[in-house]
Amino acid sequence: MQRREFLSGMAAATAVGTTSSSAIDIISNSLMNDESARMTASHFGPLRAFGKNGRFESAMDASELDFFPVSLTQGVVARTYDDTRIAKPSVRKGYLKDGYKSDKSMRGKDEWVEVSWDEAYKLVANELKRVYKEHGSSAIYGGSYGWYSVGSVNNPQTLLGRMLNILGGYTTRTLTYSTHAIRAIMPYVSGTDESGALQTAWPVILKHTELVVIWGADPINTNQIAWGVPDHESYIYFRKLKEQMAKRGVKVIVIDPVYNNTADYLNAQHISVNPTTDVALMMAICYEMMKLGKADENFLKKYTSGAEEFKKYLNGEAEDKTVKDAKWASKICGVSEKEIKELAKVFGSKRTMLMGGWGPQRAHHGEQFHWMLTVLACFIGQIGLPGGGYGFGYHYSDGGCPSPAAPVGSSLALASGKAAGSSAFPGLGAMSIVPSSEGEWKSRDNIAIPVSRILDCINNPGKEIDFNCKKLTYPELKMAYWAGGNPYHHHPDTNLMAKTFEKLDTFIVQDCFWTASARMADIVLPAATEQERNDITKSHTNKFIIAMHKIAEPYGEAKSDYEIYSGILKEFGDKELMAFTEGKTEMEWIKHFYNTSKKKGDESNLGMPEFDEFWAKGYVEFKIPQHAYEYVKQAEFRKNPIINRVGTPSGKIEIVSKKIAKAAYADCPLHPTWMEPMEWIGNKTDKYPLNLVSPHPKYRLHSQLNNTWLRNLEEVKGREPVWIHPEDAKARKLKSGDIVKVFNDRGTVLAGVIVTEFVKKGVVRIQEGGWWDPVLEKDGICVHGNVNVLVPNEPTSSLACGNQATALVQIEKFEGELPSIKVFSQPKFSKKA
Ligand SMILES: Nc1nc2c(c(=O)[nH]1)N[C@H]1C(S)=C(S)[C@@H](COP(=O)(O)OP(=O)(O)OC[C@H]3O[C@@H](n4cnc5c(=O)[nH]c(N)nc54)[C@H](O)[C@@H]3O)O[C@H]1N2
Ligand SMILES: Nc1nc2c(c(=O)[nH]1)N[C@H]1C(S)=C(S)[C@@H](COP(=O)(O)OP(=O)(O)OC[C@H]3O[C@@H](n4cnc5c(=O)[nH]c(N)nc54)[C@H](O)[C@@H]3O)O[C@H]1N2
Ligand SMILES: [Mo]
Repeated sequence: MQRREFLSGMAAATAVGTTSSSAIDIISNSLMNDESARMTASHFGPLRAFGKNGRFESAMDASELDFFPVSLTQGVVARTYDDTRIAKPSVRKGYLKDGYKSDKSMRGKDEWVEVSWDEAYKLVANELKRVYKEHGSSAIYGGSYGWYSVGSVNNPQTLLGRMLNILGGYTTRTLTYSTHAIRAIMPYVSGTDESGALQTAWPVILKHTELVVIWGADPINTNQIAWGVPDHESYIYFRKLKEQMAKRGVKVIVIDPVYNNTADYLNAQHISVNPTTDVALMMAICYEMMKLGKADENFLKKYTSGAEEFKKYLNGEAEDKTVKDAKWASKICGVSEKEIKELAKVFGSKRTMLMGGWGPQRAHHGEQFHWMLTVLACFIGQIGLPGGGYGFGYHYSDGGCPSPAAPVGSSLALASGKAAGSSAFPGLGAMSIVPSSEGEWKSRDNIAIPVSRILDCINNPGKEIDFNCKKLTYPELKMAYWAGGNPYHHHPDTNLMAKTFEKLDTFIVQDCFWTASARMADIVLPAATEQERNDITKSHTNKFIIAMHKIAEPYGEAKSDYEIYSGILKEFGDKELMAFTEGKTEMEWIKHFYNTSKKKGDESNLGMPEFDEFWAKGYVEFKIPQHAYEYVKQAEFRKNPIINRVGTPSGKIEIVSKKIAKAAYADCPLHPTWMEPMEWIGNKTDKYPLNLVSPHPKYRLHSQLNNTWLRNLEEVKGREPVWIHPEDAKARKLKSGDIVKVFNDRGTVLAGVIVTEFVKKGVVRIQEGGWWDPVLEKDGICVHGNVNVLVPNEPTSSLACGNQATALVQIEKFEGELPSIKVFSQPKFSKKA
């Protein structure tokens, strides 16, 4: 049945790709079958790949495992031999000469010296020894955030944590750049981490929902990739939703400052809202619903706590004496009074599902967005009913698609009971932090800092900060080891990062490519790509366990992450090495993970084949149980909120949180509150009048694949595109194709103009992930368009301490000769010093 479903899906998928200009391109070579193709996988989908003479030649979609292959998979081949590959371990010239005492301002400017692996291992091991001895374990930052690749063995970050735990511990991180604010706030509100919660299943939505509100989400773009391997079934459901719009008159409203890929694909009604003002809009909808007598008083009474106090706030009876009506909100959010009143009428008059994305929580006071959206769902009162309520994961990793619970084995453990360093793991097993070998590392007591506070931490050692209703003291960091992430793309305020990192004695980067971060490092270790090693993984939805066959030999002298850490540990001794590998090769770990999984599978009679059979076939498929098609989020809670209480102190959805009230944060009060963000349209100046947003890119995964031909699909004269409204363009005498300077007090980037009504007037859009290409010798301008140069480092609030992704900027035409792009070629090398 699944296969037939899949085949009809493919046909429709192809049709979608050809009829909608901005829908996902499909490069589906699924007919081109070949006996010698071997299974591998990526964040973009499973692949069948061909290698020849040790080289990765080509790849086609693994169509039995992928309902809607996307073009990004082609980037996996393209990146492998790109000019940006790192061939050999490399050390910055000044660092090779002076070690940790070198002139750090030369990072990014110095030439590079290639060294042997032996030299590199010794250099890294000796520096680790020095820092442990002189400053202690908390001086080593191993939090190393980033998306790397898929595979249970070669998770560069778990392995980094494992190595550092064996050696003495390290400073790690908590939460993610994806979900910092939502993950911090929602446990107080609904008692669970809503970013990872199970969504009401798509078949239920297709049957029952009459109004779908897609709020700050762009699922047609962001479901292209998954944290585990995507099977892209969500695209089949979005196509069916489109059919239901025609057949059943289902209405879809997209609320976003951008007419995004999803609005375009569904031809949805678009409410164009000012960035970071949604909370005001939601409050006005609640207020107007109350006035119409449409707020669900029964639901509020039975299932929530704090509604009466919150209503006072809406009615203007609180301290701010402001009535949160449509008129009030309209001035803030740029949506007309009439439209707001219309939304208040239609919300809840039909079966309404609020699908929230995560873009809006990457903003000052970002916590308020999902808190208030949940409160709005309470006013509508359909939580726990089929097709009603809210869900904050339909845009991510095929959220809402019915899936089985796969029998998972354990992944390589962090050798510490208290590391909690990584988030859920894109591999076969869930992260296990219990070591299987004995040793003193079991008791490591690592400090975890909020992931996006890394610069504050380096700048303020010993400072006590507020975080998630607790206090935390920053350690003094002397060294950072980054593997599988690109902080010089992902962190706000890139110029501040460059300056701040100068305080670190040593910065090590382990990556496959000469990314901006690698270029700013002292020691660079070349990692093999996921197609250059064997591994094992699973689809994000648990439908498949997937064999990852080595397709090609590692490029140059690159090694798998597992080999690299083993090499470093060998410098410390056999005991350390043994604790890390437990005497197993990578292939033995792969078998171990599979067999642990099979053991669980056998207990449930799943009929999983022996390892060799699995490895030859390339995958195991799991049946989806019927109940997964019928899942309704919070149905049990609705049935009986006394027995099935949610995990908050009151057991109800908390509109007022006493826990948060107790923390007494000025920037995150006791109930959802409209607070002006630090930079928004409401406080724009003549100097910086445009509100920048930086959503996720269509033709790459963050900065990954930007070093392939895929960038040609969007770039303007080799620069990142900036979308600007026709009226804002006219005022600046700009036309599509012009190169502009986009700037504020934090820095300047060059970008290529696209004039389009797809952005609201006053709003401009640059996607995140463009490689940073600064002219460091001169003015520091990024000539390629890394948007994070412009975004502030300030935290969302004292509660989540999360990252932002919006800013105020100005745009001017760039005059003069266009600087060349250097970041997509090799850096400068020197003969050995
Ligand atoms: N302005 C703005 N900034 C943002 C966001 C935004 O919306 N706006 N979004 C944020 C979000 S949600 C996220 S998740 C972050 C993402 O930030 P990152 O996860 O840091 O971004 P990636 O480009 O995926 O970086 C992963 C790196 O791992 C490397 N890599 C791949 N495979 C391997 C491997 O097998 N071994 C090793 N050692 N390395 C490997 C890749 O080459 C790449 O350099 O960005 C955040 N930053
Ligand atoms: N193609 C592709 N897919 C991806 C990724 C990728 O890099 N490329 N990254 C993956 C990762 S790591 C993550 S965390 C997810 C991210 O998933 P999200 O965080 O949901 O994605 P974004 O693109 O940042 O934002 C979604 C939408 O929010 C809108 N938005 C921004 N600010 C506001 C606002 O203030 N109000 C409203 N109403 N809307 C706003 C944006 O215009 C965009 O259309 O995507 C994943 N999927
Ligand atoms: Mo993310």
